[in-house]
Amino acid sequence: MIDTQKLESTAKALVAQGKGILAADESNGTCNKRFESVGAPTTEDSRRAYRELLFTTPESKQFLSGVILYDETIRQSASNGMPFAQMLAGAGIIPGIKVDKGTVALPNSPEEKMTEGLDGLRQRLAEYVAMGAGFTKWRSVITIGENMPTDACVRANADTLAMYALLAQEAGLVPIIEPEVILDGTHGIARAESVTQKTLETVFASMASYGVYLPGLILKTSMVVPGKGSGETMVATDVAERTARVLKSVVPSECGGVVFLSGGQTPAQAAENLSEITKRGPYPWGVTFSYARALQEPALAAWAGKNENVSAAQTAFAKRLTLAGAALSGTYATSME
Ligand code: 5MM
Repeated sequence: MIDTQKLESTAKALVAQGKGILAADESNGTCNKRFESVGAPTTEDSRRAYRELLFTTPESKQFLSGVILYDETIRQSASNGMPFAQMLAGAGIIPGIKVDKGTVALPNSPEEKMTEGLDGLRQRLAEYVAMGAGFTKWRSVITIGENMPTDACVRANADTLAMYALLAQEAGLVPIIEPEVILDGTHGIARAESVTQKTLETVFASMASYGVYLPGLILKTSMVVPGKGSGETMVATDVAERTARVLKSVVPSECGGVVFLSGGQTPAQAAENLSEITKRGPYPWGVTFSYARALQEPALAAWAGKNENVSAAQTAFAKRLTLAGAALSGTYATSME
């Protein structure tokens, strides 16, 4: 028997009005690449210090309902010795954990991806519960291109997401399922909309057939945006119109919440698009952000791995949190940048 009440109340807290989720779950490879781009050292302690500056920014308490951590990070502590998971919980922020183990080529269609990590997941989940995690995240990748996505890619990823979600719920952890339709590609926004629609239909069909408890589940989705190489301009009202239309038609009303990834949008685009999406509500589920790059990029650049820049980095992070918060009430304007 799963603890439906606990799952539902965690999901509700994660999408509480005016708050959102910080994705700080970059694997070491991704994190190091981003650190290299600003000249920061790629050591374990440097990753720890960077995460600490984000978590201790005073506005985090105001605007964050949850933080998604990486395996290394959930085992780390702040400089005062307090484990990050405990420190976040103390600030009223639910610690979460990314539990997928990344992507590999899909057999028979190697340009597409499947996500690994189901082996041993039950045991890993039990360990994360003991460390204080309240929710989990699993990312799948859907690529748009010639003859892509294939039905096999969408179905295989949807089924894997459902099996992961069941295991997380069994452990008492809210699963965030993240079928990311990738921004890269020459496709226009109309194709992005049809692929997102089909992907989410397949994903929720798998959730239903595996018996995932929807009020204790959160969807982390891409917004419907034109491919990076399409030559189309991203227009926030169009992005919001299409994103709201897809979500309202596909996501069951009982779902525990919908959160957005930023997927390579600039911080300002991610705030403006979210604000326009908010204006197209009401939605039957809570809607909020779960950004990594769109919240972190200016802070990371300001920090650049130097202790003396912590305060400037926190100021930059606080600004992104505040603007993302404004987007949640539909009051963001580009003039606030
Ligand atoms: C798509 O990436 C997720 C959201 O981040 P953005 O808002 O920047 O798009 C993010 O949570 C991602 O899953 C983690 O950073 C982990 O990434 P890797 O590639 O290191 O597993």
